[in-house]
Amino acid sequence: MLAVAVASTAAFFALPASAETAAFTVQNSWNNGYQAQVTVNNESSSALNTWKVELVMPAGTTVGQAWNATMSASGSTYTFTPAGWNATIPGGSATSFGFIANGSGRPTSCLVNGKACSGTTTPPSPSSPAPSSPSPSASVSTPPPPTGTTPVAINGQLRVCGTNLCNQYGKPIQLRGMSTHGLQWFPSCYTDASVRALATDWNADLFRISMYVQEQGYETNPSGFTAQVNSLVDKAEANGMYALIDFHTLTPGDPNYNLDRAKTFFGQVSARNAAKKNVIYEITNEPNGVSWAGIKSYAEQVIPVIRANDPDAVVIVGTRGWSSLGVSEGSNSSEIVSNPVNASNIMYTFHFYAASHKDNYRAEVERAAASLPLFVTEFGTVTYTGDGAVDTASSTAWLDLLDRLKISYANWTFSDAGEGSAALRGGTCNSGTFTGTSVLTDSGAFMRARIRTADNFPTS
Ligand code: IDC
Repeated sequence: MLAVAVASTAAFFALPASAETAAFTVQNSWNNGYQAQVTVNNESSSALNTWKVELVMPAGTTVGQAWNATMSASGSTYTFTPAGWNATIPGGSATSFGFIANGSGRPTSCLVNGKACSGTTTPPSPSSPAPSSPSPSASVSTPPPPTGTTPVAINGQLRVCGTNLCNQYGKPIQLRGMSTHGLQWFPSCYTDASVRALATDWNADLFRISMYVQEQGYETNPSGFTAQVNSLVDKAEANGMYALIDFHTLTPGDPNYNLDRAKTFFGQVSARNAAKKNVIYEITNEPNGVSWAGIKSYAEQVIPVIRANDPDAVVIVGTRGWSSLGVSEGSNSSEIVSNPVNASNIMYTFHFYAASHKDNYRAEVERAAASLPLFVTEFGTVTYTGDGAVDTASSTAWLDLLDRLKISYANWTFSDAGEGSAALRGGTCNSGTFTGTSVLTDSGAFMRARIRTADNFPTS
């Protein structure tokens, strides 16, 4: 067996000499635990049809959860096989999976397809024969066809693939939907009837739950707001929509001000909702007046809290300058590309208000989308104040761009607030009727028409 002494953050079972090698890295660590990533490399020029990685952990350390792989344990040996979509590795390519370790010990041995992860020719142990040739029965097992027609029934558990959001079939999709206003101000807007109307009358895929932290929000009643968020996650699930849990930081703009609250909140909602397929976590709304390094540090402390409970969920990280990819503070997406958050299965936030943010912002989104997975978790058809008239030309240009790039979006707001960005006319929420066009403002009519059009959710 190959004994491997692993240093603090990056240790490689390196030196490729055979077709497949595997590299182990620690992505995050905390008191008595860490998050690891293993990359399986196909060093040959022909496709590898399947892979198997076996890690032996030292006494005192166990593997809790894995993602992007199927895990089985036998004593201290943990065996990882493909998750279903990632069995085949094209020549010269790689795939990776992650896991959470409980305990601080690093693997003492690593085999890939029965051979040393370093690519040397250590003979396979009897219990782990190397496949002599790729076995067709072990190749991609496609999830069964969808049994329902809702967005969640069709797409299942989402994951980030390349720069896209992908469904359970590994196909890029776009989710289109609406954001709540502040839950503290508009509770009567978020009821069984309103969430059902969003799903069935608007045909929305996505429901963003905006839980302000300040401004009479979470900080004033953590358990009450946590319960309200969970109840809205359930309403979205009951209607087959994805729920985006938005930790709506705004003022102060440095998310680190709320770091302890974020850890508490996300620890609770991720534990409670771990088994659900419809939950996406947005860990900070609009950082402002804070460096990218500060945001990245926050993300790298909050993400492991979520991963420890709900390891396969997509997490979305806010960006500098009110989630403008830095543009509104004189920067741009390059600061993220050159210094990304050290975590997998994450996306980055972009926000715009169509009457305020135009061609230069659109150009930056198009540029950034080539290298970063982006999610428009909030945008308005009006000015950045949240008020004013719908800018139809700019809103159309934006949504056409997002459709073309398959960037998911949520519009601010599904509420009857007295401001131009609200989709519902004053008094709608108390009336209890949310369907049809008579309840809509100009912005609501524009957005409902865009969101109602047929989705494109490929299943093969
Ligand atoms: C606005 C609301 C407004 C509220 C204000 C302060 O529309 O009613 O008084 O927040 O809480 C954002 C923020 C979002 C803002 C929105 C419009 O994420 O909270 O909502 N906006 O100003 N970023 C850019 C614009």
